[in-house]
Amino acid sequence: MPGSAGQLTAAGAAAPPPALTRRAFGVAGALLPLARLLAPGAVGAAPPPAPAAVREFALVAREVDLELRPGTTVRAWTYNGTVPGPELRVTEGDQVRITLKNELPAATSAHWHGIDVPVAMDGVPGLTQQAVPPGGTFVYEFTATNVGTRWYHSHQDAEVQVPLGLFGPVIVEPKAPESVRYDREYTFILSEWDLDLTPAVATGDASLPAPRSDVPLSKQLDYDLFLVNGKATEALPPIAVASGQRVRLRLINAGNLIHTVRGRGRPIKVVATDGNPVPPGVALPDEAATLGPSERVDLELLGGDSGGWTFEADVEHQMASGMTAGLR
Ligand SMILES: [Cu+2]
Repeated sequence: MPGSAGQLTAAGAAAPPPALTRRAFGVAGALLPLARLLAPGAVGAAPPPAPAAVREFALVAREVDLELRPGTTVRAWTYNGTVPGPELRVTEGDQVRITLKNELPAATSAHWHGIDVPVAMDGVPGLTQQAVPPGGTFVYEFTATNVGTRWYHSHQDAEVQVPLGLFGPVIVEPKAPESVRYDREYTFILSEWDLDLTPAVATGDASLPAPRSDVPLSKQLDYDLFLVNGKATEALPPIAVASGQRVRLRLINAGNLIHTVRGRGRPIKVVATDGNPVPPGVALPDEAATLGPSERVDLELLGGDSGGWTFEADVEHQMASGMTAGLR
């Protein structure tokens, strides 16, 4: 059946309409009450567990013009036309079904970083699936586990496809209410941009100029801009936190440099690392939190007790100078 989970759909083949897939999931749930009614001896038996909610998402990998800051527009590879791609917010236990359509001129994939998915759904071309060719689709299906701040990104030529913009957040919310309630919540993905890295480089039709940096895992990219949610730092809209408000910041490092968030002399409180909660007695306030490549940090902020925060690249490299963003 074309478009079923794990099946690669060739270029030109139509993906199943969302209504069809929803109905396919609904059938099993609809049959359950009937089965109970007909089953001998079923009277008085415990009701079956409610079927898991099905959450469907469509991701289209495509090339767009992206304005990093006024006057600087680049060609980016994106999920759904934005960098980062859309935030996929699900609840623990949900059945998640994500259809990836590839409108890029190169093969691609999507990998779910920090979520324990079945091997065939892990999105690693050459290992767990064939890369999705231009014009093709692939349906990823898994149960939402690993509560916390997760993310997704291309795992095909990741050293160029991720820096070109193929990444986004996945937030898995817990089924049970959390002990701490937040008034507001923000997700920030940190990354870098190399103006010499173009889609033509990613397709092999152009080369990067020499000399290049020695940053590992990055195809020796020389970064020009530090991005927060796809915007150069000076273009980042500040958030304002009212006095007494409790705010959660979910930070994800999708770049290749080490980034640090500082409390401008005020303490900040790390409440989760890589999506996993830090035990209360251990979540001591500190003046800085550091994120290596792919790492995540959740911070708790209390409005009114801080003069603001800064994000900055924390590497001893000339290209990191000026990579700072303010938040207040
Ligand atoms: Cu990853």
